[in-house]
Amino acid sequence: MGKRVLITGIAGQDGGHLAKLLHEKGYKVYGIIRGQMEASHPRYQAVKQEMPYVELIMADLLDLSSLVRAVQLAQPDEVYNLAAISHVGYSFRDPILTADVTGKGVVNMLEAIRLSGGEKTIRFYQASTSEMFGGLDYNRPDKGYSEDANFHPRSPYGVAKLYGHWITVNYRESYGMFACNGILFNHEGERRGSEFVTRKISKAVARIKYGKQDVLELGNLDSKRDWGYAGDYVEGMWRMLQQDKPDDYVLATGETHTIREFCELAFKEISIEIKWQGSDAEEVGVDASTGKTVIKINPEFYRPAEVDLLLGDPTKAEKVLGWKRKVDFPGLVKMMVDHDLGLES
Ligand code: NAP
Ligand code: G4F
Repeated sequence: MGKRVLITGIAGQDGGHLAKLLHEKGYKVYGIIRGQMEASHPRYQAVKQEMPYVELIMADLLDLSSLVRAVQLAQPDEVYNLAAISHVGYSFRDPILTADVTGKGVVNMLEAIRLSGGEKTIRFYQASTSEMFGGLDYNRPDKGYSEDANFHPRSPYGVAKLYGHWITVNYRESYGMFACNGILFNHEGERRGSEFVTRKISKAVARIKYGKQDVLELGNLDSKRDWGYAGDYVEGMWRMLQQDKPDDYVLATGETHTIREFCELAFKEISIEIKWQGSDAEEVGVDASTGKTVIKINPEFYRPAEVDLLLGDPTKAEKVLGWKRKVDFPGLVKMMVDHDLGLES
């Protein structure tokens, strides 16, 4: 008999990658989708069409009873809690919902496992994040953040995730649950939501190429992120739950790049060299050969507090899990732009 898995956030970026990976490994995959959807609902249909092998279960992280039912129905060996309000900028606009879903939702999922009698048998993965480090107290500029670095979250999202992180540790220590936190640095790809900066850029580049858009509006160009490919990171999640002992692991590339660099590489894919002119909110990116402005700043996308620098140290995951990212930064940018050129052509 193959293993059974329950994935929350199945419709999100990582949910799709993880479902595919585990299906290929022979798992019976159950996925939680939220809302009061009939099977005929277009969104339900879209997920089902992309992942016909997934049994979809209607449930919500805010509703403990629905999660208990989901666990009872799926009878999983492993639960991956990927669902969250995951957009950092949005979390400033809706901090209370973010606390409820991204923070309290984790304890709801853990309690659903306990109430279903699965605390000794079900392995649990929590989607923790580099946002918890926050970029302050950064004392290892040479190597990046590892598992024992200080946390200093800078957004309602980061604060909510920190609760989810520690309640996962607490259930491991209190009840002996096999519960792991994957502290993942940014990971992107063709399934990334277009509200996140990398996909926003790759989509805009493709639309500009085909004359469907003139200008890309962005916020802070100078923050740095450690960007990897989501397909590589779900492999790391799975490896965490296959160990003899539960533990927490950083997954990262060990490289960091600015939003500005991402833009430059992405536009290069359509043979546009970006020249930057002006400063602060007046800065623009122009097409060096035509002088046309293709990037401008819209301060609406600035955040009340910013994480200026994220750089991860994946040494522990590489040593213990044998995990290593495969896709590098230029490869990631190219993959995303090529994908969007295909969609927009
Ligand atoms: P994502 O694309 O935003 O997916 C999150 C999913 O959560 C969505 O499908 C969403 O459903 C679902 N969701 C939201 N509220 C819910 C609720 N109340 N009940 C049930 N489901 C709900 O995020 P992702 O990029 O795949 O990331 C997966 C997880 O890893 C998230 O927890 C994220 O915070 C964390 N993480 C991500 C990264 C990254 O770089 N991608 C890095 C570190 C950590 P709808 O589709 O209905 O909106
Ligand atoms: O793409 P972002 O929205 O990702 P962010 O804030 O780093 O969060 C992502 O990674 C986290 C891991 O560290 C996850 F936990 C989280 O769930 C999410 O997946 O923004 C990246 C950077 C920020 O500094 C932001 O200020 O890009 C900057 N940025 C500049 N212009 C923009 C924009 N971000 C967005 N979303 N949209 C812009 O127009």
